[in-house]
Formats: sequence, C-alpha cells, structure tokens
Amino acid sequence: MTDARDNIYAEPLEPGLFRFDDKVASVFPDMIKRSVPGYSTIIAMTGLLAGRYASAGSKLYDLGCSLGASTLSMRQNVHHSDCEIIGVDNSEAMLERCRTVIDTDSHETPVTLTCADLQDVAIEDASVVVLNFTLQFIAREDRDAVIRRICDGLRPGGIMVLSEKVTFEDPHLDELNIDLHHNFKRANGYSDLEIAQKRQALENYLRPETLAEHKQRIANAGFGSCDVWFQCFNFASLVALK
Ligand code: GEK
Repeated sequence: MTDARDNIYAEPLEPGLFRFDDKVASVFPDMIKRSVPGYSTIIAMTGLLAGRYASAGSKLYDLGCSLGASTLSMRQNVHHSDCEIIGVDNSEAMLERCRTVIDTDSHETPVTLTCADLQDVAIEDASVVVLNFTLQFIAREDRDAVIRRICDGLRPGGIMVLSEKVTFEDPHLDELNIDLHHNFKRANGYSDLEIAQKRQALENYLRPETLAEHKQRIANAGFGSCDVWFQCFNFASLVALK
C-alpha cells in the first residue's frame, strides 16, 4: 500500500499552531520520509541497536511513538521472548493508527500502547529507551528531567537512542544545513510555499538544540558514554550508554 501524500501546506493557510491531529496522522509516513533526511536508516538501525542491547525480561520504550515505526523495528529485532515494548504518544489520532499498524504485525514481543505525556510515564527496568524526534517538542526547561528519568529507569548496560533536529553554533554552518535540508525537501517534491508554511507552523513548537547541549545534558543525567552514530545535515541520532 502506498502512503497517503502530505499536501497539508500546499495551499496558502492562515498561520496556526502545528498539531499532531488526525490530518497529520493520516499522512505521517509520507511526511516524515520526505522531511527528515536519513529517517528510514535511523528507524532500521534503531531496531539493530535494540536487538543488541535488549536484555532478558526488560522493557523497551518508544517515547513519541507516532505510528509505531521504531516500535515495529525494535519488535522485529528483539530475540528475548520475555521483553515488553511500551509505545507512548500523547496524540490519540497517532495512537489509533499505531494500534492498527501493530495489530497487522505478527512478531511475538508484547506491545503496550499508552496515550500519555511521556513526562508522566514511569520508566522502569528498561534496557532500551528510544526518543526518535520527540524531545525536540518538549519544553526546553523540562528536557533535563526527561533525560534524567530515562537514565534512572535504565538497567546498567542499557541504552538510550535520541534522534533530533539540531542547530549549529557557527551561524554559517547553521544556515548551510538549514538550506541543505530545504533542498532535500524540494528534491522530495515539497514546494517553496509548503516549506515556508511548515517552517512557520513549527517555529514555536519544534525547538532544536546543538549536539553539544544534548551531550552535556546526557552526561549530567548520569550516562557513562554517548556519541553521534548518524547525522545528515541538521538531523542527528545519538546513542547513550548507561
Ligand atoms: C517515529 N518517533 O516515527 N508526550 C508524548 N508524545 C509526544 C509529546 C509528549 N509530551 N510531545 C510530542 N509527542 C516517531 C516520530 S514525531 C516526530 C515522532 C515528528 C509526540 C507527537 O504526538 C508525535 O507523534 C511525536 O511525538 C513526534 O520515529 O513529527 O517530527
């Protein structure tokens, strides 16, 4: 089945807040693939990382699971029969579609989907916690607590995978990477109007930070080591080891 095409910003719109509503959920797979360079690689490698670090009897969390791409990738790669995957998202529209996706997959690891703010969900006895493009939507002042709770909830030897849109301290490099990202979107069929309107809608909602800020927060939270394992322009993924 081909993904429904994202045309949400194709016509001039009144400026408004971006929301993860049913309109977004219905085109989400197409939207994220055409908007995030390296998305498919990050999802596939999240599964490989989970397969390597999932420990027997532990929990794996997918925070901001949307339609369950990372959940499914983990489920296909976890080889302990007694693990549990917990997908969390605060958009009911996303979770409703996510349930259908998970129901059509036949792998055995149980999946629990929870509609909640990830800040209210207990992280316990975890071996893998994934935040693929979710922390960027949490208020900056709340991010330290989120990462600290993840670190506290991980078993020693467990990992966090954190994928984010990032900014660069050097203004020239920042502009270059933003420009290259827009070229990527244009090459994937988005018009200049769509790019501009989406950028405006996300301006006060998606707040990127530098890789140095992420690494500092991760170290402060108590992780032993952390580094970037993937980057394409202003999109990066880090792995942090407890
Ligand atoms: C993927 N990880 O396909 N609590 C729970 N969920 C939240 C919160 C919150 N406070 N804030 C935002 N979300 C997915 C993609 S999308 C990324 C993640 C993007 C949810 C929000 O509802 C949305 O489903 C998801 O985080 C972010 O790999 O659209 O750029």
